[in-house]
Amino acid sequence: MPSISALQQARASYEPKLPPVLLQNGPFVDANLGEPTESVDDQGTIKGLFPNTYGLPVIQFVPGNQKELPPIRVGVILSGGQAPGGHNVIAGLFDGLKGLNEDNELYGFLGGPSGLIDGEYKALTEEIVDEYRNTGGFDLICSGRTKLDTEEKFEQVAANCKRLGVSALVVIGGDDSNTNACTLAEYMAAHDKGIQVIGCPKTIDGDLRNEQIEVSFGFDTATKVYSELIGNIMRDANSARKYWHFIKVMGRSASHIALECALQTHPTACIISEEVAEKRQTLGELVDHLADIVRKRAAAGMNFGIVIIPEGLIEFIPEVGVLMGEINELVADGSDTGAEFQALDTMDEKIAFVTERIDDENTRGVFTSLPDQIQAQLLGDRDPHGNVQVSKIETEKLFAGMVETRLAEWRETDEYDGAFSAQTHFFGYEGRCAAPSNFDADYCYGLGYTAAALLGAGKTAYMASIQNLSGPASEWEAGGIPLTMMMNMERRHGEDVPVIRKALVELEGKPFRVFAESRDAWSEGVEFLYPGPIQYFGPAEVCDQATRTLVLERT
Ligand code: FBP
Repeated sequence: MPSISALQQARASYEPKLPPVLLQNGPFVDANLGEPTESVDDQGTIKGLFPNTYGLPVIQFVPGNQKELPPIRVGVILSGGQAPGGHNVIAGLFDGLKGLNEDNELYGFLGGPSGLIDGEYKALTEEIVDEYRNTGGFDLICSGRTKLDTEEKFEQVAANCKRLGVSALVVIGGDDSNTNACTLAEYMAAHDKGIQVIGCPKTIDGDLRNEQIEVSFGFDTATKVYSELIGNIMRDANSARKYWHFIKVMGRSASHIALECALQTHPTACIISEEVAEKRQTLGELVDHLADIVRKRAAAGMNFGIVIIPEGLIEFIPEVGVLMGEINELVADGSDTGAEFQALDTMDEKIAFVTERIDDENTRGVFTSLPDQIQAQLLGDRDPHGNVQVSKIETEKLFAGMVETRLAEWRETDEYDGAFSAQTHFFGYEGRCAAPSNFDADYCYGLGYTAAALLGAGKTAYMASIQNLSGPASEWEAGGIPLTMMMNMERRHGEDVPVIRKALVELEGKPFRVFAESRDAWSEGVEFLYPGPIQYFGPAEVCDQATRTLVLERT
């Protein structure tokens, strides 16, 4: 009996499609160099902070000649939240390295950056890598959220690399992890450690993107999984015609996932956090807006609908954002009040403690107006950056409850006469480790292979890049983007720090505009679209489809 599913077994032999330059030449490519680059903002400061890696040119691969290269040992880490396709980045990297020299070796550092700091690794052999080709998850070497952000940690990494004979590192991560990769690359260069550092763009959130990086991997598969589930719920809603479904979808900060799911499924309503912030919409206004849609549909005999809510919304509602900032300060480790807060035994005591200490009356009013459960979630565990873990705040329940209350008020004044019954859902973890779609399987394998080619070309401080992704893989172009090119200065926890700029939904961008033009019609009728499950075998127009966001942005 095989210990893997029938699909996994069939999928293991899928051969990811590579960009033509890599397909034809293997990892032996020449680097066509562009002009020296500048960082996206704060050029003087970034140049000063990254004197050894600033200004590198963009690289586009062109066919090169096979060369004899000495064998190298490379380390790889998976950093941050899981995203479909991570194993294929490792498989592509492994194959690319073996293409450069059969004796090259790949070590997977375990549990994310902490594995690199502690020197815990697994030597990856052909047999091990083969087991994980085209599979979801990060379980081959696991991931973690430890930050690589201090000289001590960099020194430990350098010492471990020296001890293990590792001369190059590949960091597979999101904006924060690649920011760390950039700083690590600079450190290694500044201290002549002889260690190359290459990044790969990962995150389902889709917010590690810019002019050069068209999308991070994982976004495609995750949004397809969520859209399938949303479509299934829509069909149920349209069959039973008695429920309103409030569905929160992941995305720590940006609303790319919510927007993409909306474009794929045509919900009755979808909130986009960036629009809420731009229009400075209050919680009350958002509730009124949703309740009004419910009321109008009820008047038309439709007591059902689908509302998509982005995970990060809560922080973008101006008055709640201010409240969360204040709470972060009050409960922060190391702050005067933090220790006192943490010593309290019960949640009631914690809520009372915070309520008493919020100075501003309006902000205190916002806190006290929230249901107890949401207050408690706002005071829950912080992430390593000291922020609320928004995936744990049940915004979908908050909105379902507040809309219900508003409708009850309108019923009292004869302004509403429908039936309202809400179901709530949160789609996040369901999509992060799904078997990668063809797009992600191909893109990830190509990114790993590109990282190997960049290492073979002796490069450091680059992010592996594949462009032209809205077209078929036969038109994809591979190369490298200097990490410093994506940096700017941002204020984080009271300090100005260099970071890779996070891409939020652009309200002027085509994906949002298409959504905004369609949403009224979606809210009034039944325009649901049912995307169905990801297809791994079959016609290219079904199996190889890129996301609506990518197609709208790039065509
Ligand atoms: P990354 O940015 O590290 O890829 O993680 C994204 C994400 O899936 C967010 O959408 C979500 O808010 C968060 O991770 C959840 O974190 P955790 O995995 O720690 O629960």
